[in-house]
Amino acid sequence: MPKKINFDRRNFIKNNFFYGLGLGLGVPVFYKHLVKKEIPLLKDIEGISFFNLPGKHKDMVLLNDRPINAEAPPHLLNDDVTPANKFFVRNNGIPPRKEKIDVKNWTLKIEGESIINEKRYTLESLKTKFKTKTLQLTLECGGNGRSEFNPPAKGNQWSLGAVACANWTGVRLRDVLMDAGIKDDAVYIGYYGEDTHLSGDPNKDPISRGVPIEKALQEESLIAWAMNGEDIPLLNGYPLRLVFGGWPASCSGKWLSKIVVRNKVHDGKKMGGQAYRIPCKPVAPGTKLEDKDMCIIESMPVKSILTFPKTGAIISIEKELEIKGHAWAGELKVIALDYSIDFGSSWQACKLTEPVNKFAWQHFNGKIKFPGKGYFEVWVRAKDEMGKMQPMVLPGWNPKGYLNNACHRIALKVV
Ligand SMILES: Nc1nc2c(c(=O)[nH]1)N[C@H]1C(S)=C(S)[C@@H](COP(=O)(O)O)O[C@H]1N2
Ligand SMILES: [Mo]
Repeated sequence: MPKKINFDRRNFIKNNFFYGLGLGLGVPVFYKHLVKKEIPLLKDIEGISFFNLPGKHKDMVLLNDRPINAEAPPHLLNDDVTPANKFFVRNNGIPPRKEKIDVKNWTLKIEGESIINEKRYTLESLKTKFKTKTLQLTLECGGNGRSEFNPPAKGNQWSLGAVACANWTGVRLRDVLMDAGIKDDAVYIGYYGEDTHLSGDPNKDPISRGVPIEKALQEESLIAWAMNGEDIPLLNGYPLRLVFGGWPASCSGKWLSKIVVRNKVHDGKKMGGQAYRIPCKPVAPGTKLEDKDMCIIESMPVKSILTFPKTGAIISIEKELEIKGHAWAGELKVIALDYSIDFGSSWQACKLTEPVNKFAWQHFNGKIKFPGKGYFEVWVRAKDEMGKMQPMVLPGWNPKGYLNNACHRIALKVV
């Protein structure tokens, strides 16, 4: 049995791994054990399919192929700075095709009722006109952890890996907005990207969210063209995107072509209704809520992820086990990270690094000597600078399944 398979569609056809191609549905899939999810081939008419997730690691877990949504299993996030191929993908629509992106003529429009002078910038003029800035910024999808909700929440069933922290290079959003001039009545910004609605209707936006003007004007809010020193991967917003560290990643518009400065809360797609909103007051699980009782999610809650060892590892009793991972707390700093090997009865401190800059995740490591052989769980729990800790079980049920920051735990066998 071959170990490595090139999931390139042309190869598939060439090697006859699929037959009945073109009929679309119900074709037998060879090497099925290597395929995480069987998908009808006709779904890949946009040129991207599971077998050809451009630039992504083969162990990324695909949750949905139309739109494409993929997360990293926790052990894949072990790097201090997340490599581009392990950075999760959350799409609401269909990304622009790479060959249709004309980088030279890519323009960003700055408009909206609270802008003094409407402006247009090419990518090149952004790069030359404004000061370039590189920051490590954590992006986490508001729905990360959704799969644990009960009653369940509709949407991508993210487990733990819709979070990542990369080096982002670009210009400050504030410098660009200041260049255009902001009126005194500005309260919010909104973004528009070049992805298309799933229906194919060019008049419909897949998503158009934003942030309050105060967040937009922060030093760390970027319009970025590079991730880890290279072009942003297509699926993560090539050639230009917003990056608002610490806030739900839905605020960070990809394939960015327009920013509007608004004199009211931006009313783009997925700003209203119940999308990216939680009950303003806590509710019992399963409660039906009216839109007026839902509030927009802002800074993300304190959370951590254990990235080494991989859950299921077999550990020798002879050696101390070194555990590793990351912790973050939206706009706040994490001040402590503890682990427990007795189901939360007692906790020990890990070493925790300082963030390299505001809104970058922090790293922890600790050494564990197990008291005997057998089954163990390692739990980790972070505390933010306001004294808030991660809950051990699912916090605050909400209808759309946002903000699950329950402790991450892994299972180990000590032999
Ligand atoms: N244009 C555009 N921007 C977007 C989205 C999108 O579908 N289209 N998805 C948003 C959501 S919900 C998230 S969580 C992040 C995901 O960023 P990533 O795919 O780079 O991880 O992008 C945000 N920006
Ligand atoms: Mo998201």
